[in-house]
Amino acid sequence: IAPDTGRRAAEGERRSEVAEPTVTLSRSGSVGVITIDNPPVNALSQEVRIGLLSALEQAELDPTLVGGVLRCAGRTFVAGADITEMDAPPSEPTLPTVADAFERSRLCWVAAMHGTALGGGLELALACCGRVAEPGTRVGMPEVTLGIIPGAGGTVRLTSLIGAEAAARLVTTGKQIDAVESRQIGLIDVIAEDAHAASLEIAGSGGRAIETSPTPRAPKPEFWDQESIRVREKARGQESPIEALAAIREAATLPRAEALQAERRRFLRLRESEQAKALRHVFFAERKAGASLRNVPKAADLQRVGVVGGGTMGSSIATAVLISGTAVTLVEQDDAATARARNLIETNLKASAKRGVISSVEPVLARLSVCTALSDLEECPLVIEAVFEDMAIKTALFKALDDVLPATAVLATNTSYLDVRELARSVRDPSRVLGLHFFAPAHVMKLLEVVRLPQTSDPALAAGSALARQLRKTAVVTGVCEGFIGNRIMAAYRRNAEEMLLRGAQPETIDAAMRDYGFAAGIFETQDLSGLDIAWAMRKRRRLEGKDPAIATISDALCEVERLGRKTMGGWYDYVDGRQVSSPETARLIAEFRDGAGITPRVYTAAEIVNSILAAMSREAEAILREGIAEGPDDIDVVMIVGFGFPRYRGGPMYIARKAQ
Ligand code: T1G
Repeated sequence: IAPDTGRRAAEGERRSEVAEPTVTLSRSGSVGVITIDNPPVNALSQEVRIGLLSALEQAELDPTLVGGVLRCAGRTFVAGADITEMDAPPSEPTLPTVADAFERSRLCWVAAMHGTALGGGLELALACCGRVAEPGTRVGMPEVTLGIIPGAGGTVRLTSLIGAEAAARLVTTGKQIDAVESRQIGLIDVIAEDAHAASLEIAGSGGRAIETSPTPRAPKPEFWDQESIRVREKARGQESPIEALAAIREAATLPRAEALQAERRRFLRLRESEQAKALRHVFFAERKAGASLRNVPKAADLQRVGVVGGGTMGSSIATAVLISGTAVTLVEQDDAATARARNLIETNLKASAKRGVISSVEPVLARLSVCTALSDLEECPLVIEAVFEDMAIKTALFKALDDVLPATAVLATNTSYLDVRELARSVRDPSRVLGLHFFAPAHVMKLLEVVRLPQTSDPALAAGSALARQLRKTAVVTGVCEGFIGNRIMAAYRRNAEEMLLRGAQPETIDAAMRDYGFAAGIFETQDLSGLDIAWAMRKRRRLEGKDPAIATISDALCEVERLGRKTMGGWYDYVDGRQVSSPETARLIAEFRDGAGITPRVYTAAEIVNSILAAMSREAEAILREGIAEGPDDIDVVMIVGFGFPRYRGGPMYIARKAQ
């Protein structure tokens, strides 16, 4: 056994072409050290599992060893099973075999954790007799996000270590917790700046240095029913969180061996489920999204970003940038408007602090400068305009920015619907223009559509890419068209839904069908929430421009009688004491339209509604692909899931359409 050097590969290091073993055994005095080195995230591939068993066997045969440390090279402890292997049947040795071997070992193994210890990685650590973590470590059981549950004894070992209540929280939500919270709930034993060194010490003592934690108390009998209601409500049709709770209940109540077997059965069944396959698709689609953003030469980090316009959207964009640690110069028309913008940003930051996104408001707000002159933006390599959605106003602004900013500055527009090409024509060098389409609220929503014009230069695209990276947004590249990817597909959804109203469906049946399918909300209730007047104004504009046929819709009729949504106590629905109820007036308006069109109403089943809307979405998505607006079908799925509440466990509209072919 070679001496342990404690070497940790550099951040992001990839394996070299020459095959090096992914698992090695070394020694440090009387302690065996198993190191996993399988970049980028030390996933437990078959090769790693074979390596672990063989290293363990070798260590056990060495009579001079009294303990062992399990550690990882690179940027993180094991981030879980290798997801790329999950479309094939499980291969030997399975992870439960490896975890059992660590647990049964004559040596006391201590897991030395850094980075993230997730899923199978945490399960391995749980099979060790002690766990040490560096301060920034995060741990969790994210299996439910992949449509599965822990399958290597995780539910059983976790429940006996931290109790059923804490275990249920972790396993049913997939939430990650930090080292401090892990220590508080007894999931780890020690926090140490150098987990490797601390683990060596503990293992060298044969584990005697670890305090035995008290047996966690059993939950009250009513816990299971209450938790079951909570989990079902949140799951919205996804099965793995419900299965996860069932596994924890078995772990808390069945004999250990039976609970382990039951967990494995549930895991194996879920692994093959349609939901798990769809979620694996989304996992990789999200990581591959926005391909051309990664193909352009990487831009330096942006130190300061300019935002013009401090209304709801501009302030929200500024908030997102500030939270990312980057400075913002925000320009508004006058002092009153800058004061309003600063207030809006402060309110956003306070809400973010409440949600635990930032720890305090002041240092973040200190990165904000507000001013009234565009020339104050000269230090900003990227300026985002978020002024009123009007072509004349935006064009005038771009012309002015073109005059005062250095030629290298990138100009981005946050327009949702205006033609970015026309805007680009207003500057001398259109290659410096791109669109950055944020979703409201920009400091909460993870999606960013990066709008690439035919002329957009690589450096301009790279600036968009740098911003997305710094803001930790899921960014997708889109070409120019009305509504870009997401809003264009949602418009097709809306048209289809209104068409069904004409043919006999009601807003509440359509909304209920889509909610039951897994959407967070139906399209009509969503419109009521945001107000029907903005879309109405846009339709009127498009009709004037001859872009839409001049045919009045049911939506128009609602707006004409001042039914603009929740804000007028009525839209598609009525609102009684804040409660959403069916509206006889809307039903009457729909019936009028239907009669006018000479349509005999028919009954729609929930399945017909869902299928009709999915078909409309995928038809639009295929057109978007044909026109070269999206870079690939997976990007479309990512847009709809991350930005528009399409149920993740369904895989997205393109995934569904392609599967059916
Ligand atoms: N398997 C295979 N590849 C993985 C992977 C995994 N588990 N995790 C990440 N990758 C790839 C990813 O595709 C990307 O590849 C690169 O690593 C960097 O990832 C039995 C069955 C660890 C927090 O769900 O949450 O254990 O694009 O861009 O932002 O009970 O990756 O570079 O080619 O996300 O720094 C449970 C999933 C598995 C963890 C790092 N584990 N990973 O985030 O980098 S199920 C997970 C993550 C399980 C057992 C069950 C994150 C991260 P490429 P990245 P990051």
